[in-house]
Amino acid sequence: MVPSKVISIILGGGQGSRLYPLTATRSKPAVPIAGKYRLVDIPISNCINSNLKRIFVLTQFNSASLNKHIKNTYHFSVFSDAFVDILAAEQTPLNTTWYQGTADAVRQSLHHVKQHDFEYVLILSGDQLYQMDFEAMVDSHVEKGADISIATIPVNAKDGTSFGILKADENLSITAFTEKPNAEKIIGWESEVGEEMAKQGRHYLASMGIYLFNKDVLISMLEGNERHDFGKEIIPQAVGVNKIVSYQYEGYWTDIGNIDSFFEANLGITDEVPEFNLFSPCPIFSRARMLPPSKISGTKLNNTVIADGCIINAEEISRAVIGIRTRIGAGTKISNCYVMGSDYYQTLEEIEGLKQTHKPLTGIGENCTINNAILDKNCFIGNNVVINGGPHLQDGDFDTHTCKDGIIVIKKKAIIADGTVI
Ligand code: ADQ
Ligand code: ADP
Repeated sequence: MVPSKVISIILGGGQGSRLYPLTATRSKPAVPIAGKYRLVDIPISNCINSNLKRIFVLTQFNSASLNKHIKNTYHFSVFSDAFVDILAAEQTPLNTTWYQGTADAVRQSLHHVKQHDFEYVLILSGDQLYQMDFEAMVDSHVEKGADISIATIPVNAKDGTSFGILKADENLSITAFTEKPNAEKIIGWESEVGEEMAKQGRHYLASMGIYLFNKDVLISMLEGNERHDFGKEIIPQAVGVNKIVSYQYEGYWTDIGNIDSFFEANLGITDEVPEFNLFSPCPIFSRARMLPPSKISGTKLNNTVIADGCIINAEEISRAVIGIRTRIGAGTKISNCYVMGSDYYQTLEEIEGLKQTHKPLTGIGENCTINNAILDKNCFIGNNVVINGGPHLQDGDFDTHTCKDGIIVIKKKAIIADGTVI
């Protein structure tokens, strides 16, 4: 019955600046992914599939969409103690600041958490794509008598510079930790990772930013001090003092903290055999929207994932994720795109009125060519529009869109007039 003694805390994001403009008006956990989910559905689903059903989501700002999504999605029986609660950074008489970092976010939330009965706290990142059984991690933690367990994944030296890197002994006890070492500093930080991982050149054990703490250990490390960050302060200072154990994971896991990795993580689900398997027996939960099935006419489709409620008359769509309620006009070609979709349908009268005044409808108009782009929700793309992302473009932030690493992001509710070329 160990899962019933665990409280999960999902770190829902700082300012989310690396995901701008997707986080311009919503908090990071509310960013839509894979056509019909929100980022926060991933860690929440992993918890629920692991029988951990008492979950807090910590976020810097509490967007209406996050509240609505959580409220409309996660319903539990009144007879169970399960919950998913959002804790947004709040000003109290003792606290006048926003969360100063990951540990500070947990510290400021402790007074809510402590009202529950628990022995362990599982701390999760809100911006990672993976499917993991946390129950097995909890079992390993208890069996090894650990104070703290850190989920780890073997990585190569190049990737290693983006993560906390640790060294574990033959009992999997962590003996050293360094946060994001540079290419020079990582030399000598190889660990025993097993034959298969070593064969792939993945000699370094990276922290996945997933921590399991014994209640008393966590409280004593956070209360009454100024340490703001797990990766930079709490974990390095616990090495050699507390019993910290590595829980090695070797499945698919990716950090989706910036536009480039967010884009690739989404398009990855269109692969022949995607590394992140939406068709797994462990479901990703999301809001049940009761949308009609999608209607598609005259479109050549390749490696495309289409969510519910779309009306598609495009000529060709390849390697694309098309989100809920997307409308795409005839003659349009789309490749390498994540189209998030719409929150609502326009009525036939509205559509007629817009057509008469030559204003774009929601979704994508006729005879457009769109490549290497993310279209945020509720966009109005006119007819004959060309949006062509790629390495030829310089980074920049414009009225209707941004460009980052060759990926064009059309901002939420942007209106792109007929014939525009980006
Ligand atoms: P990073 O991901 O760089 O490294 P961080 O920026 O602290 O660490 O973010 C961790 C998680 O906390 C993210 O989900 C982020 O959105 C969220 N977060 C950040 N600041 C927050 C705040 N003020 N309030 C609420 N949530 C916040 C960490 C570890 C590394 C490890 C990587 C694995 O420090 O050691 O290797 O995660 O991805
Ligand atoms: P986001 O998904 O971008 O974070 P929200 O979920 O906060 O945004 O906002 C979307 C909500 O706004 C939807 O539930 C939708 O009902 C509503 N909405 C937005 N624009 C309109 C509109 N023009 N007509 C009707 N509903 C709208």
